[in-house]
Amino acid sequence: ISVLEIDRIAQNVVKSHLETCQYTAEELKHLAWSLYSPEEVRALQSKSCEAMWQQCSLHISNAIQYVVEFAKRIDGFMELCQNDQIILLKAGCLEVLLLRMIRAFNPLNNTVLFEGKFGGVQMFKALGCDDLISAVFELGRTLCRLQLSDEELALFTAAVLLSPDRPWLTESKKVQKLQDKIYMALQHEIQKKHSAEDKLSKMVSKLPLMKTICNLHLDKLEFFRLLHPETAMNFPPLYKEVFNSELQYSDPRES
Ligand code: 4D8
Repeated sequence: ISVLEIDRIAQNVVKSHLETCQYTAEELKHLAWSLYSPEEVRALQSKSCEAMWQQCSLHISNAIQYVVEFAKRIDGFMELCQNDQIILLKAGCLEVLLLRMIRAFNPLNNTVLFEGKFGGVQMFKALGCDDLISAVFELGRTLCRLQLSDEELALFTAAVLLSPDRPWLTESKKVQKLQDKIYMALQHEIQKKHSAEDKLSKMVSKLPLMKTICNLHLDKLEFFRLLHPETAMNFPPLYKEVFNSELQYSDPRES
């Protein structure tokens, strides 16, 4: 594999990332200091658990649409069989979302962008998932310490999405080959920036915490569904589809 090909891969992935990011770096810089007031935070906290879940699932589902668009623009992804495309997106999209979160995370005051303003963990109190939320914020802090550029973030999210070890993949060799090239491009990008040479291994070392968070989210969702089946039924279709516990694909011909 040539430097030329690695450059081409990097360009494609970075372009896809920037085109599907929701916010430009410029926009985020402007938003960075608009914080929720204590009254606004209190208003969020006093929402019902169901309303807050509904609201968050809506944002997650909206953000997932951008991740799907990102995946589709990565060279090679659409050439995978449809089965594998779905498996990779279902398994990886929350991880990608958590990585993308660092662009909208301010480690100086531990806040994240939510509906146009920044707020801390307290904002999500009504969800009743304190352990999940504090893990998400901890991840935000540790990822921000790596000071990833948009190029590094783009390549890392693509590598996470193209994980060949997801269960039930039929062409994992093909996925492996794509991921290998993306990791090579990422390594190349890191060297270009003269960053610490162990930056890639530091990035990879955050994957277990991300996996823990994904599993915690699934546990919370399962529990919520037991308590509030009606609300859960009305979650956005994409959210339900991605996080339904059964690995079952609805056949559009049957609906
Ligand atoms: O660009 O879409 O505006 C998080 C959600 C980010 C969850 C969103 C969230 C994001 C996960 C709301 C609730 C990450 C951006 C905003 C909304 C990802 C937590 C914080 C997007 C990047 C920051 C900024 C709660 C956007 C993890 C878990 C959810 C449950 C339903 C329990």
